[in-house]
Amino acid sequence: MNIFVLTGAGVSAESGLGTFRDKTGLWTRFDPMKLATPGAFALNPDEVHTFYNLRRRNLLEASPNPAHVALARLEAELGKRKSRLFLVTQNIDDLHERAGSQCVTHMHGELLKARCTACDAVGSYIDDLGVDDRCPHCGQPGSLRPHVVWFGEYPLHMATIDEALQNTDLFVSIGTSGSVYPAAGFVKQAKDQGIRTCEINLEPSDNAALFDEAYYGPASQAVADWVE
Ligand code: BJW
Repeated sequence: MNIFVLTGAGVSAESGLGTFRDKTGLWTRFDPMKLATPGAFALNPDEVHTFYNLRRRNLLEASPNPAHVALARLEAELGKRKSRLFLVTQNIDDLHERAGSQCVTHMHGELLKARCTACDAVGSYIDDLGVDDRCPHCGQPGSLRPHVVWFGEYPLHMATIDEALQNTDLFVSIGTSGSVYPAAGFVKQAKDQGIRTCEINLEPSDNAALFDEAYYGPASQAVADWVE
């Protein structure tokens, strides 16, 4: 049995990383159009770097929670049975990896990486980024940006994700509001292909009607119970 799991900010909420659209979410305190678009970065790179530097520091202080650990265990268990867990995350944190997941597809990029806008090289970066930094690969000054996918940009690994969606027996969505495309469309895509769908979330998401089964509660408990 192959399982496709899509995770969102809710899976990392109990690790202390904010979600985006809940009452105290990041996008209720910060304007995404001023921080998470290519145009915002072109206009005000300092402000965008400051925002992501703060998020990078928060991430380095956070730890995986039982939901991340349960998904890593599920990947290992399925592997023993010649089945597969395909884990796609919209999150830019590395908590799935730190919990032990071996194969994680980051469709919205990774906070601990930077990309050079001149030569496209991607490298690990845990320090603060700034407009004066030089690309370690091509030497261009001022060309590094967070390796994340902003509004209006094409998400990463879409061909691999599409293929995995076509070869799965179960689609599971965990801790995502289902409001950002293309990820929000995966459940409909799965359903149209006759794949069983399951939602795990604190409360019903925007797409709740499209799920065959649902478990509502904090991810640390609900994901661990579902994996058991
Ligand atoms: C818990 C819990 C607990 C809480 N336990 N659960 C108009 C203008 C411009 C663009 C568009 C437009 N209309 C449509 C678009 C397209 C746009 C889009 O969808 N916009 C919508 C807002 C309408 N999408 C894009 O631009 C994407 N690109 C694109 O479409 O390219 C063209 C294309 C077309 C077709 C195929 C392929 C490509 C790019 C989107 C990039 C999103 N970027 C961000 C920022 C990343 C960097 C960063 O982190 O700063 O990604 S935005 C933000 O939202 C982040 C997230 O990954 C993403 C999804 O959020 P998520 O994870 O769902 O979080 P929340 O907060 O919304 O929900 C949390 C959930 O957890 C809730 O349900 C809670 O209940 C739950 N929860 N605690 C369990 N303890």
